[in-house]
Amino acid sequence: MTFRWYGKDDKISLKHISQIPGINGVVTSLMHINVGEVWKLEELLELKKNVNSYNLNIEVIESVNVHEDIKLGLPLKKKYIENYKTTLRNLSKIGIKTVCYNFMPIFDWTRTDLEKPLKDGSTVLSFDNETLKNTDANQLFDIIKKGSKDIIIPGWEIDRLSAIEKLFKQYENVSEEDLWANLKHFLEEIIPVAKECGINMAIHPDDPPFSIFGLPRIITCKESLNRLVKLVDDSHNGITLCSGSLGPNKSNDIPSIIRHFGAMGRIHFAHIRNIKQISNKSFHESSHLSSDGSLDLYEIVKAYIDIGFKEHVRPDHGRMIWDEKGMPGYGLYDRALGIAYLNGLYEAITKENK
Ligand SMILES: [Mn+2]
Repeated sequence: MTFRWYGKDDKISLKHISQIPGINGVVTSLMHINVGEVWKLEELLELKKNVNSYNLNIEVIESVNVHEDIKLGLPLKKKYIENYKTTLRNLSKIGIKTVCYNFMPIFDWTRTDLEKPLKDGSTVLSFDNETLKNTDANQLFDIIKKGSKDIIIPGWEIDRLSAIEKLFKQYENVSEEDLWANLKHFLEEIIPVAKECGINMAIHPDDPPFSIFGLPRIITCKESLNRLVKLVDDSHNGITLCSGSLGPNKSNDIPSIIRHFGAMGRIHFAHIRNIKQISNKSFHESSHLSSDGSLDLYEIVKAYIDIGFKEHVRPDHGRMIWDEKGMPGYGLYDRALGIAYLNGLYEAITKENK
């Protein structure tokens, strides 16, 4: 069981994380490194030392982001892929076993409201497709900037997104098939190095799992994940199975997807959370509890237990509760409640199985 931690500038301390029952480690990254640059070994060693001093392990990196030039297939991709390989080699030297990444053009996870109030006064991240239709990318960027209150949200780096118009122009003639071809090239280069380093690459599904602003999004469902694992047919080419990202598409049967890719040994990291589906393509996040959302967390945890899942897992986004102030989706309290709930399900199902 792990917890996502945003490094030294995270308001949530390693001490607090280490006090969550059943916690083993953190999932983290070097936040200050620009996408495409090499992660230096000295910094990684220092990071590991800091995390380990709280009796927490550090075996998963989320994320080593992929430079847009790689996704776009531009000439500079060569340099950025070489840098990515060097980063993987350095990560292996501090014992990293899993690297999460995504291949979403321009935007990482996308929401139209970072502080949607629920009836109980808690707030959650939400995505309303009607709002998105009436919002242009610049306005969306403003919403995120305002909602993040000067906190850098991963995937929403202000510097990178300031060039949003240029980025959109670059994607004008990039089709889904082009993106698949660029992903294939990236994996053909990276997976042999990951194998040599003993690192599992774990792609995160697109969140939400459909196209926005006409940009191609390709990692959205069971079929696309099947295509992904075959692009380079090696066990090091796998998946971060994120229930909350695949969940807004009602035809994604999460427990059956877990069983399918679990049997293939291709799930290398699990994000477990719930979402409440409102209508086709609109949803808001919720507590992890099954009855608070649209996903059956009991069935999801059971599926992981049935496939003999031994990889890292973490709760995903949580609500903001108890007047906590912090990065939307990434407060301490509700994610810690999520861990307690997941651990309860795990204990009950494993004992029942005996
Ligand atoms: Mn996720």
